[in-house]
Amino acid sequence: MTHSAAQISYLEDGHTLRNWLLTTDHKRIAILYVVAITFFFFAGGFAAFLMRYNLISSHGLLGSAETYNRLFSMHGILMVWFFLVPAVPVTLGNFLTPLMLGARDLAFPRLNLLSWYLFMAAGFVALYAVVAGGVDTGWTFYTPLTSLYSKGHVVAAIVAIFIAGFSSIATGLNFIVTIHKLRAPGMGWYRMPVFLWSLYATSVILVLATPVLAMTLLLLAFERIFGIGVFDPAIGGDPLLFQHLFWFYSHPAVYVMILPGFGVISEIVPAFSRKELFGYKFIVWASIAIAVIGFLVWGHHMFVAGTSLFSAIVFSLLSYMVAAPSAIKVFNWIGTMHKGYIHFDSPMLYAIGFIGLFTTGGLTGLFVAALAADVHLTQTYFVVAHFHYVMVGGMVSAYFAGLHFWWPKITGRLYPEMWGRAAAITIFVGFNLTFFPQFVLGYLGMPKRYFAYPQQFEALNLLSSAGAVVLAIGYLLPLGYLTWSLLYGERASANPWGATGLEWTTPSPPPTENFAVTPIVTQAPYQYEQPEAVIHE
Ligand code: HEM
Ligand SMILES: [Cu+2]
Repeated sequence: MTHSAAQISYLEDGHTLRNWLLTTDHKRIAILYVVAITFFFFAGGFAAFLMRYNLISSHGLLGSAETYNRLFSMHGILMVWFFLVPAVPVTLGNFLTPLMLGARDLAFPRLNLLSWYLFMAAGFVALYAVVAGGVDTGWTFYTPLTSLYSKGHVVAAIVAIFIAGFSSIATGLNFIVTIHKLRAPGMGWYRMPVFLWSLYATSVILVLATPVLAMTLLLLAFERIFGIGVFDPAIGGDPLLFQHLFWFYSHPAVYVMILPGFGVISEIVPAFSRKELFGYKFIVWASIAIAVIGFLVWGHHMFVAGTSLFSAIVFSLLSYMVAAPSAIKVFNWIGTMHKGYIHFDSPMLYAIGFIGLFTTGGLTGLFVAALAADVHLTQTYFVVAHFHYVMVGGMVSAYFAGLHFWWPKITGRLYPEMWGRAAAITIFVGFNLTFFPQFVLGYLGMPKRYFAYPQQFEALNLLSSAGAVVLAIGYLLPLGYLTWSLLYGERASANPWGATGLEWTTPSPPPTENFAVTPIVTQAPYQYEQPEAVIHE
């Protein structure tokens, strides 16, 4: 590697479409992913917006249950598989993993590009399913509705998720091998940033759980196309088998959605509290514990599905155990902030929002994990509010936190800080207005997935829809000012936040090679009292 080559930023290194679409640079692939998932986020958000419009009136303003079913299915499928599952790993994870490790690229750069192409292929098939008329089964694809009776484009949706699964598996494998093999000299496991630990735990889940989903969807497609009895009791199948297999993937998958968020928050809280991360090893092992215990709790989605009382009690108990490591993390973030010198910049505002919203989501997870309470709450808006607090209040906030924190590194530009804070606050307020009423609605008995409802629920639904307008404005703001900053933003220095971590020791935006000289790590991460966390030799 010559010294002059190391000076060209990855953004300047070739401008043609071919340069971008055939790149194997992890940083460019991250940008390709950002473009793709931003599109799916707003496409899925558009469906949600129409749903909230429908629910303003108890009669259902769209006038058709069929349309409403297709909207919530589109919303769930796009948001879960095309935004939440990939969001942080493929964008920030792709961009930062080699930089945080002091490496040149991921272990398998071409596999990384292949997983982007698989993701795009999957996305196009999913969009085909939507445009061709949509799917009416919900993102959970319960049988026998999905395998036999649905009139939607189920097979196309299944094929889309099947292909996206291979993209997930390839990405997970790539991160696991990279973290094992490409750590810079001196970076022992306990010197790794927590972000990479959480990505590691996420990757293990991706690699172990996704094949189960792929196989389940394949069986579903066989039943639907060839009428082979697997899940439909009328032809010798077992519908509970589908629910077991689906949730055996999907509960661990909710941790795929939240663990990378934990990682982002663990980087930001010390940086903006100017303090070392409190309880590093506890946070690290909590991630691993979540990845392991997360595989043992899927039965809490089936408390009323006709499973035995004994198994339901066991799954209830295990679900309580999975909450403990998450609580440990919340405790440690607050411990980090305690007596810190806190800066309320945009990334920190999102991070603080995350801690409050995730905790609300996690605690209500315990409500629904309590067997007796869940009999009343299951299939109601209470569950909808629970998982939106963790997925949207939690994960989407974490994605925005990370995007703002590393934006100067990724683009070499600063975004307007006042706009950043205004958006963070708007999103927090809009989010709570939209989803808190849904806890109350669910508790009062309003079931989910209905396009019309009793009139007594109208006021709270109206409040929720009004909140959704605020939330939508909040999400559109960053689209505007971040794009603006690309053109007019002030140039960023290598380390505008004064943060520790190898990624901040290389220029913003980094050169194609990442580091002119391979860094040597001599300290544990987050040494905020001692800024010289790394030396170059
Ligand atoms: C803190 C520990 C958690 C516990 C104990 C927990 C518990 C539960 C339980 C018992 C259910 C089933 C409720 C029902 O259907 O009646 C549920 C549903 C769900 N939870 Fe959680 N949860 C936790 C964290 C999370 C996280 C972190 C996420 C996502 C990032 C999440 C996402 C979901 C989703 C997607 C559903 C299914 C919704 C549906 O049926 O459509 N949960 N949770
Ligand atoms: Cu679950």
